[in-house]
Amino acid sequence: PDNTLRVLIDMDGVLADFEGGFLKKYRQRYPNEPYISLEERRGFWVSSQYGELREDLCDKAVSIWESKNFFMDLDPLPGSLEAVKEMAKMKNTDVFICTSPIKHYKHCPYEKYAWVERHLGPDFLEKVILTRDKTVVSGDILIDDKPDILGVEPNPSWEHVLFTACHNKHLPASTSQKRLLSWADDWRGILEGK
Ligand code: UMP
Repeated sequence: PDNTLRVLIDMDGVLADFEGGFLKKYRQRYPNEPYISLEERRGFWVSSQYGELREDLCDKAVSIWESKNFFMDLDPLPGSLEAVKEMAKMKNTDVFICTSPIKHYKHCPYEKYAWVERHLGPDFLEKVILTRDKTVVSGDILIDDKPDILGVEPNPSWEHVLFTACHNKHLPASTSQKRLLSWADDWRGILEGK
């Protein structure tokens, strides 16, 4: 029997600070437009909340992550690089980085690989999975800040562990869904429980 645990780790909002990077560049580019502080963020889609604030702000928000160097310049979230490197060294544990690129493909896919190489090293390039549908990827655990991860496979093999982010921290505690509050939380315990 194969006792190797396969852990899929999301990138934006779990390894890389998408929300912080977005707000910083949005405010630089549109200093006179209203913005949503991280405390006020609700819902996974930044573009939707900006569109609700004012219709034209949806496209302005999108323009930020479609720009060159947006994904490359994202800061690692606290403790994320250390945790992933340690996890990858653990016995009977395979780690993959599972991330959805935006459809504006000019910069994002390239920069996601470059970010992984820069922050985790070239060996980690073997571990990158770019997909817009994570349900077709098999694994034991998926650590992801998106509350609803849907796709063509109705019964994904992985258990979704919700990684806490500014946009999901107010959601009611679910009885079925485990949470990882940050990388300072007990991720080892979650892996051991599998
Ligand atoms: N994204 C959008 N619109 C938003 C917020 C995020 O397109 O309002 C993009 C950024 C990431 C992707 O490329 O969605 C999220 O990927 P995952 O974290 O689900 O892998």
